[in-house]
Amino acid sequence: MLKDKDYKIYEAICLEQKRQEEHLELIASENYVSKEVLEAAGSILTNKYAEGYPAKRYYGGCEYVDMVENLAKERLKKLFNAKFVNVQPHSGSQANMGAYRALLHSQDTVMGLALDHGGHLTHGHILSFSGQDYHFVPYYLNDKGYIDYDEVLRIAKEVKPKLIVTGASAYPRKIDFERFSKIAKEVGAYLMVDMAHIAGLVAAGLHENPLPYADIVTSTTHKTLRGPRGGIILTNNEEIAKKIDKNIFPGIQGGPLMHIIAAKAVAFGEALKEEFVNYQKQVIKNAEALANELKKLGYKLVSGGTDNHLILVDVKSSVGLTGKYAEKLLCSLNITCNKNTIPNDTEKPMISSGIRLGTPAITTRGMKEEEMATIAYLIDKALKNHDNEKIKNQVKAEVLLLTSKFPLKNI
Ligand code: DSN
Repeated sequence: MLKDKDYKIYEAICLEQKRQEEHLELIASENYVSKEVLEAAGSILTNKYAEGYPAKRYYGGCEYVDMVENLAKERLKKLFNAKFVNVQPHSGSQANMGAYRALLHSQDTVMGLALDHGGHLTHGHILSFSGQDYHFVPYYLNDKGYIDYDEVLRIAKEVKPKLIVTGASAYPRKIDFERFSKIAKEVGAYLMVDMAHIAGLVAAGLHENPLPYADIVTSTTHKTLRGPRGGIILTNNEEIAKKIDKNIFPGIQGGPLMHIIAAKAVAFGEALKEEFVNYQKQVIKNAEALANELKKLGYKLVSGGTDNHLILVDVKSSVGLTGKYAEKLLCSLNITCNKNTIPNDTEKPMISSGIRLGTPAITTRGMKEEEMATIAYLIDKALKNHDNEKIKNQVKAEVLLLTSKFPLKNI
């Protein structure tokens, strides 16, 4: 047993388990997987090398992992109505790298949503391979906090990108994929959608599916989709699919993580069930309820609210605190969230003026609108009394009471 053979790691896992149990998990990109996903992820499939693809492996003994990968692929195709999929990317960044390499040459021009307006590092930030290997031109949100489609078209006409990337890490509104596709067609560019944050909502039919519009769709599997940590790539174009496969293996990865692919297959199977649709509906209802309660308490939200699973709160103009301070304060009271830049932020990214709140994990625990009102009240009480130890202790006690009513063993 791990406890007997490596106590230090065992202890760290136990502490993390306690943290997950006792904290209100509001990080919009996190979730709790089912016991079955966890069982597959922790299975003996981790022992197997399977470089290549089903029936075309570089190793013997792959007949059972082939069954696993084929099941993962079939379920994923069904879930998003996709013709071709790759389930091997180890992460969302690897999926995006594989996708870019399938479509682009070094220093080709690409457009992506700026990181400080809700985009992702791999959508062209200079510290990421994406901003170093390709010439990314950013686009931004308008003053209301929505993607400025007219501006996207204007920039696209000017810079003539080979690829336009859409999708976001901190955008609380629906994305109009049809509009993006029209813009891409008008300037002769490919369109790629990174649906990592909203994949679960798309799978449940609660956000438009990008597949009919995009040349490539990438995603992670561990956010709203509630699977293990990992990436996926989907396309309806056979030629592009071949390039994607070659670019994932042998292009940028070696042996696939077969235990994780099995866990992805289990998660896709779960996402095909009716309960998953109900879960995603509740994720959205909870985000809306949390947003409304915060607004009632006087908080300014980027775009004024949410259509999806996340909310971006401008804590600086609402209560005069930085995102960094608010994150640390809330975390010390067992409310976990992350600091986040807001459009036209005057603070540096490591300080920032906002916090990002998401409802996927607390919804998995079974929380509903009533608990969202309590959570908004607790956040407000903590932020407005950040220098009052007695009130902060009360908030922490209330958080512990709330989390104890929704134990993780019930997931
Ligand atoms: N996808 C990011 C997030 O939203 O937290 C991390 O890469």
